[in-house]
Amino acid sequence: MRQLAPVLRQDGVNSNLMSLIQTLLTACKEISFHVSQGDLAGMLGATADENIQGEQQKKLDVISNQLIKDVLLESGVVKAIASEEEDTTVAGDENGDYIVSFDPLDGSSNTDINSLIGTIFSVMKAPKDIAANDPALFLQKGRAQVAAGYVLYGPSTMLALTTGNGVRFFTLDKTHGEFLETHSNVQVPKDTKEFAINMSNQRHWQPAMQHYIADCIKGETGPLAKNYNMRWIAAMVGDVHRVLCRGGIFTYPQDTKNPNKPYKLRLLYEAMPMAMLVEQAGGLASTGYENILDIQPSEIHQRVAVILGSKNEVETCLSYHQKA
Ligand code: AFP
Repeated sequence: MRQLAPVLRQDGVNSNLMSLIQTLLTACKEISFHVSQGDLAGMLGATADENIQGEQQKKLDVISNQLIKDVLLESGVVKAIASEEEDTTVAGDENGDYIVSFDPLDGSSNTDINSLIGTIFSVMKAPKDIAANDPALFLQKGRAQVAAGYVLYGPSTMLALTTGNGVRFFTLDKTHGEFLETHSNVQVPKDTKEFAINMSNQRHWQPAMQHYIADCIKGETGPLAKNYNMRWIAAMVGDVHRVLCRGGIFTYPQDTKNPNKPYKLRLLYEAMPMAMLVEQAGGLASTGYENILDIQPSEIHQRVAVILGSKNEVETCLSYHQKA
């Protein structure tokens, strides 16, 4: 099994980007260690604080954010970072080549039940003409990503990574502290019979999603002529990992539960990197009306509707949106 560096070199990744990815992964290895210690390390549970988005922060959210932020800002190749846990962007090296957006610990409420969580990240080139302290650095479409991925802290710690040349999985060998390539050329099957959606929000969805899911549930005798299964991990990182491994459709659609918050998932550090991974693996990622990688962001904590996964199934779901 190959280590990360030779794989990246083979994919034509330049030395600065390679060093950025390896630096980020040193923090992820430390997060993996803290996560695996669980209650023994006294790091589970909530803090007294909320993040900018009004969500209660877990102790591990804060620790993970600090670890990643510190290593990236000291790397010398990062001009600025944007994190789910930071109010605004944080400036790094004015001459840094890259900007990094990340969700340090996606699905952190799953720490309470010892279930899947992960770090999601997106890397873009830093525009030279915008200052390191200007959030406008980050207002680039997802197509501009030069690398995207996640580290999943599960029974094993896994990295899913794309640098624009397909998707590879690596597994952390905890005896040597190295990520080793365990799957190259990850492909999302085009068809699926598995959907992932928080069904408890059903009454709040728009008609297009109501009709699509209602037809899925009708099974073999319904218009989609298939018996579907349902899965919901409550951490996008876990649900997307399943989609990359065996196909499926994952969606967090628009809803009317809270009129001030029609969408749940964040564009820069959740939807965009996952969309790049899914597209690089032959799948599709849309809001229902627009490809996620073509959205022009207007602010760093922007939220969007997400429908992603197996190409043919996502297209079926999109056809309900077109009809609506
Ligand atoms: P956090 O990053 O705040 O832990 O939220 C996780 C998440 O945004 C996403 O990963 C899940 O798909 C979604 O929330 C689950 O939300 P609900 O199950 O509460 O609807």
